[in-house]
Amino acid sequence: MNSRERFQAACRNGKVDRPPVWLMRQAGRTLPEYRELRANHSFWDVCRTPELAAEVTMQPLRRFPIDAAIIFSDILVVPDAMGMNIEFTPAPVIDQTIETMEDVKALKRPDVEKALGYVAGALKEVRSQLGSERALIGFAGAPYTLACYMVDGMGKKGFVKTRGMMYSHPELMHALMDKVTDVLIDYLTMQVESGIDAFQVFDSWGGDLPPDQFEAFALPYVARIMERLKGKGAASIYYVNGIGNVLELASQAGSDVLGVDWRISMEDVRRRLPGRVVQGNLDPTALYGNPEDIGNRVHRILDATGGQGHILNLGHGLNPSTPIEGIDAFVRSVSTWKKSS
Ligand code: 1CP
Repeated sequence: MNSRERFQAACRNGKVDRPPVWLMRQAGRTLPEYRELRANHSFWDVCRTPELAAEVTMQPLRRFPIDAAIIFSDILVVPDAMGMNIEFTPAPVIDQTIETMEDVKALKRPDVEKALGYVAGALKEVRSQLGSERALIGFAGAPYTLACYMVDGMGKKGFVKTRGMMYSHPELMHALMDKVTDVLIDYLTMQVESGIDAFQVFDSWGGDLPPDQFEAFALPYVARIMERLKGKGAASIYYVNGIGNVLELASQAGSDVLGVDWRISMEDVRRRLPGRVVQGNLDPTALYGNPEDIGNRVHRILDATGGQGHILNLGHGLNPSTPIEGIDAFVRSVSTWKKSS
């Protein structure tokens, strides 16, 4: 079984020789070769030049025996393509945020092949470099998480404007989410046609919502995306940061795989959603510990799922200062795990 077969089988709860492994934010600031490349190219240049994006995507695969590549890009390329001007400093900055219905109406529904064709170009380049050995993952931000940036601007603690708008102007929030969702469906369809094996929808701030607001504003739009992408040839992963609060609701979005953050134990996830295919969920800061401790923690997570219907990953993205040895210990511990019968 090669990496791609293993990854594809796990997404569909099939039999695997061992669970597949990859890491959120595996391409990027943790790697010295990434920082070296970024010294000569801006973040936008890397994203918009398929050869550079493909190079950065491949960097972690040369270092670690991971089963999948995730395309180097950002969730904010979508609001950019809709006409909002996004700068990376390196944290994202958005000057003109969404405040009125006129602002929502002014957002473009871009032709994704034109506005985001550089992502398709990068995916095709990576696919040709990977061949059929390893899996390729595309991604997009979830509508709610994108709305957080579009309404609040640069990553604000708590995203108070966005959350406030849901209570003060629910129709405005729904109009925004509706428009973003249409673009995301076009965008992910283009990614599927460019050769991905799976796409991940990142709801990085979805876990901040109380369950009723999650159900009313976040869930229906993600469910629409999953429904429209079903059967097109790629598996779907729905990652919610802070999912413990809304685990059963998030599961209803209909993704093939549910991405779980580190705040909840895998034992608890299995109890609450038996048989559900899951991805996760080691605390990213556990990688600052010693290799033996990392291995034990990974094995405990694998014991909880029995290695079945499980893609091993962190509970959120790698921190830039993570020691390389910690990443290495994490990846290798999936091969030293023995299923207890
Ligand atoms: O050059 C740089 O170092 C700029 C920093 C950077 C990087 C490396 C940004 C700005 N984005 C990225 C790449 C990126 N972003 C990837 C590909 C790398 C990989 O995973 O291997 C991915 C999947 C993302 C997705 C992303 N961007 C998310 C969702 C994932 C998550 O961590 O929850 C979010 C919330 C963003 C917004 C964003 N873009 C960049 C930063 C620093 C942020 C976070 C801002 C904030 O905290 O609000």
